[in-house]
Amino acid sequence: MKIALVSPLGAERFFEFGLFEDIESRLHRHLCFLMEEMEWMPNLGLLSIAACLPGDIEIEYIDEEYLSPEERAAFPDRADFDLVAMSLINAQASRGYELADLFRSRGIPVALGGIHPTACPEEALQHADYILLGEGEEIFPQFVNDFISGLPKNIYRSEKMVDLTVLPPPRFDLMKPYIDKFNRYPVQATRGCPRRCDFCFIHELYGPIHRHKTVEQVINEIKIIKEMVDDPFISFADENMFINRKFGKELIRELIPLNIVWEGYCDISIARDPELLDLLRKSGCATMLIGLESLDAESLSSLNIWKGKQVENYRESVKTIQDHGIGVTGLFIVGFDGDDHSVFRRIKKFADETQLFDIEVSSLCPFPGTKFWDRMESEGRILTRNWDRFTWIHVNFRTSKMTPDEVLEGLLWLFREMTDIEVLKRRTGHFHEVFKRHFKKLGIAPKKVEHKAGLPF
Ligand code: B12
Ligand code: SF4
Repeated sequence: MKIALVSPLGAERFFEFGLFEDIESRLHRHLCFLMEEMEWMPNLGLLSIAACLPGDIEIEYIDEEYLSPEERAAFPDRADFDLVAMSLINAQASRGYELADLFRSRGIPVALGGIHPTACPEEALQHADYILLGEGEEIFPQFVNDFISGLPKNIYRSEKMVDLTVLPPPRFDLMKPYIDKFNRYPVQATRGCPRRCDFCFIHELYGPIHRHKTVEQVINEIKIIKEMVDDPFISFADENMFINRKFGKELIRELIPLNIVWEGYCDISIARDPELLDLLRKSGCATMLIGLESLDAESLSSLNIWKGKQVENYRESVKTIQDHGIGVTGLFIVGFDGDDHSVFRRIKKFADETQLFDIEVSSLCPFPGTKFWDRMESEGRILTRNWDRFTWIHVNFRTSKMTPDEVLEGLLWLFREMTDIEVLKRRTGHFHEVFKRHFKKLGIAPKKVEHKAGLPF
């Protein structure tokens, strides 16, 4: 029995908008850094579900994003799999369906799982023999068992939250064929977020209750990665890492002796916990990615009441966190009903004045399955169901005070501003500091990333 676990090419990266061509000449010196900053990593969902299958099942992990154009063209013709199982977020759905149709036309059964099929099961079932909804660790082995015994169902749904403390480590060994192509290695310590933001599907998938693995499990996972990669940059995939402060502190205390550099996602409340901030610095945290979302309290409250109350302290909070040596990557969203043309300059001003380590600005996206999608749908404001457009930069619903093109122009302007040479120097400087502190090296040695088909340099 051989299963192909496939992560299809997503409709992302900025090539469509020529952003890299545009900044290349200005930023030649810093381009390596910029490439290093882009995140190349394996699909942790697939590595995690693979670990739950019995050892006698042969598994091949195929990550389409890292295949050469020739390999990409050839692999749908392969006939050496008994089953193809794919993981799809919205932005991977179109390509995923195309691949599923190709495999099925040649008689190879296809199972689809992940965020997109979970949010759009009827649609996914039109392209698959089986769909697996929700967390995969329990339903995937059940399904494979049924498949082998010849009695598989069409739909499997994860009915209860998976107990993370009993999970085996993800099958990191499966990433070996691609290992040199990644610059980050994902680890997940916790799942679930109680904040319930309107636009977020993650709390629909994992639920509002924060669950966690044991500290030993997480440390073991990092050690496995360290055996495979020198000085790995660990990227925690947790949606909101420090909801449970006690566990969070226990975990990062144990990261200190590992001498790693890492990043993770959390909310702004960490600014009020100096002990946590000290531990973060000591443990090698380079940056925390924090959902600031908007500078406008009303927009924030429309998403989530808790977030609405935080905005008045944003400046002070960013300063406190960065004074502890942790770069804040502020995650912003534009396109709220209250946003007009001034929103882009206000974000830029905030980033400059707070010396924000980095920002990532996305267009507000109505991800299917979220409350925000339902609201936009009921108001007749959804503009497209072309899943290729469900990325950070496309505008998929009728915005209120700006046209979708104006939102796009503003986003592109901000991206260019934030890749200004002085801004990049500041960011590079911070990374050098972190790396020096933890590895006593004189700065980072970015891997040259040459594997990306279609890169303009
Ligand atoms: C790491 C990450 C990335 C990485 C790597 C992605 C990768 N190759 O896996 C990078 C930085 C490249 C990335 C890029 C993007 N990302 Co991203 N990313 C994440 C992040 C932070 C963690 C994902 C993760 O590893 N989770 C941990 C694993 C264990 O969970 P999981 O994948 O959900 O898998 C579980 C279940 O879903 C299920 N499952 C998954 N697949 C399958 C398959 C089968 C067969 C079965 C049975 C079960 C199953 O079982 C797993 C275990 O329970 C999430 C947010 C989050 N906290 O989850 C956003 C997230 C997935 N990304 C998101 C987005 C929007 C993007 C981009 C489109 C952004 C952009 N640039 O425009 C791109 C698109 C990338 C692409 N491939 O097309 C959204 C997706 C929203 C949606 N509804 O689709 C998320 C949820 C963040 C958000 N804003 O809400 N991303
Ligand atoms: S705080 Fe982040 S992970 Fe939690 S619900 Fe809001 S957007 Fe989702």
